[in-house]
Amino acid sequence: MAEMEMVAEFPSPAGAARWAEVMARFAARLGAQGRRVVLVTSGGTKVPLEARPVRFLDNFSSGRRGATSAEAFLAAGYGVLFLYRARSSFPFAHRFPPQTWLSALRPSGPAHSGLLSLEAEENALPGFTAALRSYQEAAAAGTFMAVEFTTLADYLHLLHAAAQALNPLGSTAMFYLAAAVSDFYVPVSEMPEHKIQSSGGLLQITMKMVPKMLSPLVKDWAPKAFIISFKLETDPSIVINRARNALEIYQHQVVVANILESRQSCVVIVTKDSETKLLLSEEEVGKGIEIEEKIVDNLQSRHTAFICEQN
Ligand code: PAZ
Repeated sequence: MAEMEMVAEFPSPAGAARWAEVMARFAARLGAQGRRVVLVTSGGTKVPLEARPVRFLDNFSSGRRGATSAEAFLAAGYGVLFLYRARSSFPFAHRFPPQTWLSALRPSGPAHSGLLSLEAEENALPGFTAALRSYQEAAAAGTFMAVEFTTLADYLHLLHAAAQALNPLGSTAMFYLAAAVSDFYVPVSEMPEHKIQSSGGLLQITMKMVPKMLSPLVKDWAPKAFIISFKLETDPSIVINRARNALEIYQHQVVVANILESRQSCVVIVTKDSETKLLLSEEEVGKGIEIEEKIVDNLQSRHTAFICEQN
């Protein structure tokens, strides 16, 4: 079955058509300004096991890679369409979970004319003011847009809509597919309607393979774009071969290979004819540098070269 027909098999999320329009307008506006636009996908997908779902198959992804990369792309001048798993890391906010600001911020007096006054010790929330400023600058410039998904079905439909939105930008569009998307799902037609009963004994579930959306993305949805997929493994001895295999099959430009435990300090940028290891030293960690800054810096240069080649 063709991949697009497979997407149509998954239930479309509420508001999908409206999101498609909003994303198309976002991309067209930034494209008209001559800005490059990147779609950053982030976080894991949730796969329901029942039609009225109580239980789900989920994965480890925190969304930190996507959120931190979105910040770096904004700093590099890209427009960022951030397609992220609801309640996973969010750009500029993820370093400040509620337990940090709940104890650091306190009301600093009665509200005047509807304005709330809060104060904090300067060193209680390091980086907070800079993060607020950066977010608000991006919001004011209209260079950042966030779209949420939860389930695998939401993700597949929104990815397709985002690809249609970015396709008119040609080679100036980048796809940075850092989300950890489930490889398996239970088709709606094969799900039990009600909660699976534990009184039924051992649970055996047969799941189908999720169609690989990289294939229609590269071939049909955005064939001129600069496309980066990610490959995560737990076995270091296979990760580069798996990345090479993906490049061979899908014929896109880059795979970022990483290992579960070391993903925040080491990645390998794999292309058809190169392998570049990016490492974060202890000293850089101490300075607050994050691996995503290096990844984005590297990919931005490759994107520039790609645009020049296409023209
Ligand atoms: O979301 P996170 O920061 O916890 O982890 C990032 C990551 C490992 C999900 C990402 O770098 C990645 O490899 N994504 C693709 C995973 C895969 O499907 O192979």
